Amino acid sequence: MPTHAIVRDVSSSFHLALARDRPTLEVERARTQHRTYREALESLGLTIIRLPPDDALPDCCFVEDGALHLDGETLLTRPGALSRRGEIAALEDALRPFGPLHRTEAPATLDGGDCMRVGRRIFVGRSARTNEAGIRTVERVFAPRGFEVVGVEVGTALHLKSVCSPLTDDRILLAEGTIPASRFPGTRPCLVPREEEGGANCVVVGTTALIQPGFPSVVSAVEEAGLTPCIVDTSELRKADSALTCLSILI
Ligand code: CIR
Repeated sequence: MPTHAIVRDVSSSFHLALARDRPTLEVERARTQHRTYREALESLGLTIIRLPPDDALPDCCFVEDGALHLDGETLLTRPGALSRRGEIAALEDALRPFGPLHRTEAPATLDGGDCMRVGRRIFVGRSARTNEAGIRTVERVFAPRGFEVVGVEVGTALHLKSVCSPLTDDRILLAEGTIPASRFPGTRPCLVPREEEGGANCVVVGTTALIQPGFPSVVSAVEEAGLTPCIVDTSELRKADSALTCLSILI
């Protein structure tokens, strides 16, 4: 069970965040929802490491993409989006006390949202943001530490975890009709209907799963996995293509 969560406040330039549908993004609404998310993690007993926002980095609240932290080792990423590369420095400082740091070097690109740990496997999405060299970087760092790294074709989703997320050491939540369940060997996928794709990403802390409101099949899947759902609305952040996991790095 994690003990800490790194989060980073929503910047005042959030309305300029990358968003595929080019929606209008409301900074204050995003900030309120981000605070609720942070408080939910805190209420689950996590110590929050709260980083200040940087107005030059509209996407800086989406900390998951900047680092992959597993079992006391951190791989700093090299985000696929150029505008996000400046996010890494603050994460590097925040993660330094928590163990060795590794780097992702050019030409590799890697976003944390493409990395899904399930037990001793790490599934890494081949996406618009993460390339083959990025997947190999995860393998180089984590295979010697006992992880099997499995590349997964993401298709049209932004990130691997836009359509799936881990529930337990072997169960995953997965939106039907996105990535075939067969691409996740060694896991037991809990499928939710395609129309609930937006809810297929949850954050599990102990026996609680933070989930988005409005996804009844996700509630059932989480309960079947023995977890207690806790609803957290991050709809404004989701308009900028964010999943729930994206807003924290659990340590
Ligand atoms: C982006 O397009 O990079 C951000 N607007 C959203 C990142 C979401 N990342 C995630 O869910 N892991």
